[in-house]
Amino acid sequence: MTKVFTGASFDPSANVEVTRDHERDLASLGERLERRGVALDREIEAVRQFAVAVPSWALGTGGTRFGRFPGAGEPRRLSEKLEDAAVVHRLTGAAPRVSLHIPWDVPDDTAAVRQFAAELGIGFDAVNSNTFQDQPGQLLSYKLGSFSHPDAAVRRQAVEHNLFAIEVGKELGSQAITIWLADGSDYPGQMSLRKSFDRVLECLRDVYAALPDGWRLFTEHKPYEPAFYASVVQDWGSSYLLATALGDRAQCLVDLGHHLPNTNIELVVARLLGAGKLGGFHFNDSKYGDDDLTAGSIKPYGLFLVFHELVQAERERLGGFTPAYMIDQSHNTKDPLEAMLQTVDQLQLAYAKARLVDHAALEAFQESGDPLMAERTLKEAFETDVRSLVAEARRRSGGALDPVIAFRNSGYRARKAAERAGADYVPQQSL
Ligand code: LRH
Ligand code: MN
Repeated sequence: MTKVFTGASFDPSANVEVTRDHERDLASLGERLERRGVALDREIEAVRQFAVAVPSWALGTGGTRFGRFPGAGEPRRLSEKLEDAAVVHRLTGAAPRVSLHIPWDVPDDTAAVRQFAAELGIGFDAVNSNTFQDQPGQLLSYKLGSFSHPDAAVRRQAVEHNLFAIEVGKELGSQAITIWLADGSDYPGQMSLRKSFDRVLECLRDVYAALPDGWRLFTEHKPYEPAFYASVVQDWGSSYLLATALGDRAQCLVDLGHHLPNTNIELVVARLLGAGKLGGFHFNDSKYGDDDLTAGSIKPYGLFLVFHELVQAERERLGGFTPAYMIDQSHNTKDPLEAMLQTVDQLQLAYAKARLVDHAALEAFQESGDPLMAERTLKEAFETDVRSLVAEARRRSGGALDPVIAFRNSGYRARKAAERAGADYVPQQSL
């Protein structure tokens, strides 16, 4: 396996002091959990099984319409994105797959890319299609939509693109396609609200019919942007209607940032879980709109409550529950890799805390009508400091106790800045 990191510089366990403090914190947590009848080792092993996919498009600095401020040493092509994604897995032990975006990441040589990724110790999660931009040389524009476009030729072009994305994914070993449509309108009257939805379903049927064996199709809803009056797949209900009409291999993907302020996202998750239609997630956080901030940075309790729903489904071995956990963020001010390492840590923490809920006590308080004690039972888990548990899970998986500090100590970014000097990172650039 290609060594992502050379020398021992990255491994803080070389730092005796850090290790001693870690072991003391772990021992005291173990003692606390034992008093609750919870086995620390079982929890550590469970967190070691948690895995999330890294988005290829968030390994370089994101931006807004007002500007983008890229840092030195960012990936300029697919191979460098894979190298960086492997760093996240190396340091966390919890990011074994990358989610690619087509055509931004179309490989020149798919077999070579698959081989290179395997050497780096990573694979590929769901591919993402893109009919929200016009590519150089594209015949028909998506300005007025793709699957919902009034012109059947544009709809056909969009279907063809999704079939192409599936082909690329198939050769890379992906098992799913995520379809987010920017389709919508800016003004009342601009678009037929029902005809546009029917056309989207018709096109999705064509894509669904072409799914390779074992593949799933994820529909991703979003309330607005780039459409500022009506998005065709605006909310979980629209996504659910589509996934249900398509069939068993179609499920809904929940991007946490795709909900209007104060939406109860854990309730949306519970509804889709109950219907066996929760396909996966794009984890991130937001204060206002689709801000794509670091998961857990704004609403950590909200993230915990989402994981509380997921852990219950896991415990109940709920039918159709094979969620694809993926990250979807845009790092405008943080180093993209450091932000990704922080994100994986936040997700591991939320998962570990949700597993500590005393589910029997919670159910008893719910069934006996004791709201205060029911809430306290959740808060008890949320307020448990599980940082040493999660750090230990990473250490046992060969990762770092503190990935961000390990990354900074490694000098990786500086090395890449020297190595990758010259041509700036261009999203469309292939391998
Ligand atoms: C749309 C979205 C979608 C991706 C894109 C990069 O806002 O969440 O999942 O295709 O971001
Ligand atoms: Mn998304």
